[in-house]
Amino acid sequence: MAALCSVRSCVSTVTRGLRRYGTPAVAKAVVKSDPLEPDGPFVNTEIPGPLSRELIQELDTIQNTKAVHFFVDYERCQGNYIADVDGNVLLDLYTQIASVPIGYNHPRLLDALMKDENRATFVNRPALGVYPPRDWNSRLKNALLSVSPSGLNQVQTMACGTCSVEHSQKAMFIAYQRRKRGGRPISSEEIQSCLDGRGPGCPNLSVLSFKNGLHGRTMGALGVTHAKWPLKLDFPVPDWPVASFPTLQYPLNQFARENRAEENRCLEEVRERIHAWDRKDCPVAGIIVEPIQSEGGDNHATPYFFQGLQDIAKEHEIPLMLDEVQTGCGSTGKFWAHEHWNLREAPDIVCFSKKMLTGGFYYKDHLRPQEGHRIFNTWLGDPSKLIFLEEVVNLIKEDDLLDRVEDTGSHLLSGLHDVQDRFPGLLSKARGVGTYCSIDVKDADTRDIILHRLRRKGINLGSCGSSSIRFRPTLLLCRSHVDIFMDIFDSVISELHL
Ligand code: PSZ
Repeated sequence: MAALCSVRSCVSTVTRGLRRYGTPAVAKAVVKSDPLEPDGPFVNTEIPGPLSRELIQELDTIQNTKAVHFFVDYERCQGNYIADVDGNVLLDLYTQIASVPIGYNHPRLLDALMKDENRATFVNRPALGVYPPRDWNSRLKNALLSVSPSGLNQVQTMACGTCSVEHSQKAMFIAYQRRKRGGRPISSEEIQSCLDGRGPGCPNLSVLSFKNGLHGRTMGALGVTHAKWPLKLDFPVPDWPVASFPTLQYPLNQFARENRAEENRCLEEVRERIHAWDRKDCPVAGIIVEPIQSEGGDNHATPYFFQGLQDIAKEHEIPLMLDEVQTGCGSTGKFWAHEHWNLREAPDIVCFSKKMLTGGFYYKDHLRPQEGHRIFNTWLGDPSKLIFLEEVVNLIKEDDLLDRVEDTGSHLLSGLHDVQDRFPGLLSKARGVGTYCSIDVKDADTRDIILHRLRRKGINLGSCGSSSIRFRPTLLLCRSHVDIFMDIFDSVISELHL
């Protein structure tokens, strides 16, 4: 996209005072994605600062606070900037673990909240599977079906990413057993035995997943999760097949031959595992995979791998389920990351949450349960989230935000390559699609020092894998934000190398 300044939600030309956070003042034109956004980060205390530390101490008397970074003043957050309770303002490139689509306190969302006609939706939380509100069908159509992956026209809302994955797995198992029954009605033996947790009502079935994948924390989702030990330690998990996810060399196109061989190896492993679990009498009822393995280290695979995976799923007549909880809703420059792959047909299930603001999954007709109460719980999501999602989807379309993501992302990636080239012993594997970028640091300790120093200079970023830094900004990030980041990143890396 050539003229970013013409984007409706951008206003232009203010000067940022870099001096405020200790680097030389540079006068550059800043394109802001939100007129109310600050001109740049501002940090005046340690982070967490004194008030944050006090609040953490108090919270710690009630619950474990080991994961808390700092307390936030959400009223003062704006656009791409997060404000803490000590008056510090950070450029947020991590955005609530990748879950803020159009920035903090976006005027469109605040307006939606204030509208009289939305009031009943905000104050009454329905049991959607039993008492859906009058406007539910149109909300599903306007917010969710208007962006459904092509070829998928069924959708189920859920509360979060994990329960979207968990219920998708159930939809796969239900469909598998229905096919096995071949039209025969459910037997009374099946009904009785399932209540006792025995076969034939509770069959031996499995889901194939990938090493370093992460899909959530409930027991079924944990069965397919293989990243971050605190998620799994001490919990019994099913004996389900796990295949290697490709470990590719970057930049991908420079290692096309090596990467192809690695992807073929992994596809072969998938075939082998499916046969092995067949022989164990625990057949694979579906395959789950992230388009980019996120928590596991921002591991990419090429379209060839995913096309191959779809072929294998089809050969075995099992569904391919894509977990787009983190990759979905635009941050790769396409609304769904799998749109980059040119698949022969739609994936069977696509799970979402995070930037979509509601959890849920799209699925093909054959995965639709035929009895009531099969994919069900009390709330099944929250209609007020669809009010916000509709605003998000409209803004993405009106302001061509996917084009902006692509443009901002290429600027970010070229900046990362540039720093990496200057500090090859320290940084490697700059990679990304859209703004879904990351870079590896030589070891975990150094990575954590860099993240800490960045925060101290006004940049909030996240980690993933063993030693990666990952970028998960809003869809409103502009080149000027990237410039602010690059200046600070450069100074942190240079200081480290003194
Ligand atoms: O520690 C955790 O539980 C974390 S930190 C980041 C996540 C979870 N990501 C959530 C996630 C995801 O990235 C993918 C690809 N699939 C499913 C999930 C689970 O979503 P939530 O957290 O909404 O349940």
